[in-house]
This record gives sequence, C-alpha cells and structure tokens, in this order.
Amino acid sequence: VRRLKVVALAGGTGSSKLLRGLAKAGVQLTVVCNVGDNYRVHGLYVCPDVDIAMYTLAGVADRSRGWGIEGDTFETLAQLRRLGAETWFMLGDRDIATHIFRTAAVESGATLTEVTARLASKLGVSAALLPATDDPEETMVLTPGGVLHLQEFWVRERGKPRALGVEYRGADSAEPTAEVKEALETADRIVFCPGNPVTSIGPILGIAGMRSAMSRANARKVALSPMVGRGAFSGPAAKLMRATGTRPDSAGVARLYSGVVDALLIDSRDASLSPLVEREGVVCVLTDAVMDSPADETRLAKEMLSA
Ligand code: FO1
Repeated sequence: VRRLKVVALAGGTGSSKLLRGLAKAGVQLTVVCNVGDNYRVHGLYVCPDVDIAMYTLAGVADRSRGWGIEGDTFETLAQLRRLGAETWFMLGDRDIATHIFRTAAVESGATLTEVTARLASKLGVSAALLPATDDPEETMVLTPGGVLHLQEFWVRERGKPRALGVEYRGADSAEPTAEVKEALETADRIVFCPGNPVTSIGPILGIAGMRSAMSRANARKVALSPMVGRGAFSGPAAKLMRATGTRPDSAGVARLYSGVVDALLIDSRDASLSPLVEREGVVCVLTDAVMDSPADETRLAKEMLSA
C-alpha cells in the first residue's frame, strides 16, 4: 500500500514535538521549515528551525532547552568569550559543526535545500527536510529602539523590548523552492505544526507565491494551535501576535490561517472560542493540545491526520 504523503509546515520548539509524533505515524513525511529566523553569527550560517527539525528527527535534539544537540558542550563558545567575542547566541560544539558544514557548502555554491538534504541524510533523518525558500528572508521585529532581527529581539534582548510590529524582510521577492511546490502539490495532507503563527509559520506563508502554492494543493490542510488561553506553550507568540494586531489566542491563530487551512485543532479549555474560529471559515476541532509526553505527540499526530 502507498503511504500517506504528509507535508508538515514547521517552526521551532513547539513544532518539533508534533514532528516526533508524525515521524512515528508510518507516513511519508516532508517537513517544510521556516527560514525567517536564520542568523549569521561568527561568520556562520545558523538555521535554527531547520536544525531543530533535523536534530529532532535524528533523535539527538536537546528537549529541555528546545534547541541544539543533547549533551553538547560549549568549549568553543567559552574560548570565543575569552577572545572578547559576543556570545549571547549560544552555539554548542557539535552544533557548530553543522554550521561550519552548511556555511562552507553554501559559500561554494550549494543551495540551502541541497546542504540541508546532505546534513539530514548524514544524521540519519528519513523524512525529507526542505527549507521553505532558498532566497533570503529575515523576520524583523520593530521596537521603539529600532528594528531587530528576531534572534536579537528574542535571545539577545530576551524578548523584553516593546514590539510594535513584525516584518518578513525579503519575503516579497522570495519564492518557495521547486521541491516545496512539488511536495505541496502531491501531498495527501498538509499539517501546520503548533509553531508561533507570527515567527514560525507566518514567515513561511509570507513568502510570495506560498499561499497560491497552498491553494493549488488539493490536500486537506489542518493546523494545531500553539495557544492555550492567552498564552503559548513556549516562546514569544502572544506578545508578537499583539504586535501584529491579532488577538493572542486560538481565535487569533484562526484569523491568521483563514483562507489557508480547512481545520484548526484547539485546546478544549478554549471551547468558548470555537464560534470565533468557525467565523473565520475554519472548522474548529477540540482536543487536548498539550504535548507533555511521547504518547501525547503520537496521539495529536494521529488526530491531525484524521481531522
Ligand atoms: N535560543 C535561546 O533562547 N538562546 C540561545 O542562546 C539560542 C541559541 C541557539 C543556537 C542554535 C540554534 O539553532 C538555536 C538557538 N536558539 C537559542 C533557539 C532560537 O533562538 C529560537 O528558539 C528559534 O529561532 C525559534 O524558532
């Protein structure tokens, strides 16, 4: 029998839990990763959302931190600090190998798509891992003190500055890759992982031509909300949703995905938001949206595939 072709749109930490569940679901999995939070540091090209998906599917992700490789050491970073370099963005020693490999490949002409496939294969990932675009795109946060890259806002400034807006710089002239378009067109189901709708999934949907590629896809499109009440399970979702004028709850998520997804799974505790979700033209499905264990991850993956 032919395996179900599933395309998952993924951002960072929140997304990776569902990816783990999907990887165990016996489907042919393609992961389309956000690239808006890619960041250059010490001359290295770091792609956090590609890497969290890759390390998660390779079974080496650090689950407690939500980024990097489990058991990694930070000797290189300590030495960089001795040399007086800025070290607020913490790179582990083994993680740095990924960035050296990627930077060298891209500088000798490989696309991000090509080098990601090489890295994933070497790490034993069987799912297809695709950056959403090979073109430059950067998620920028507008603050009273100026425009900050998402990593500067979230990691260096610890998400503290007031956020006035979010911009996907480069998105207008970026294009989904041929691999992404093909995956979407041939998918049986498209799953939106519970990533931050503004900084994880938003930059994917913001790429010129991505929404139309989505609408050309016949597959049913199902999203899992990352919000319970007025907060997210992790990360700066609520603050940045407010900054973009969206209510920071699952009704706001439905508004952002309106016209793109067919159904949104939200936590049962937010059952009262169901009419607001459906007003956006999105079928609302109530579930236990918390993923605290591998059993939760598997259960939610199954629910996403049958919703
Ligand atoms: N997040 C942090 O909060 N602090 C860090 O020092 C940090 C380093 C880091 C290094 C590599 C990497 O792939 C991710 C890293 N992250 C770190 C996570 C990252 O900033 C965000 O969580 C993602 O961009 C959100 O999707």
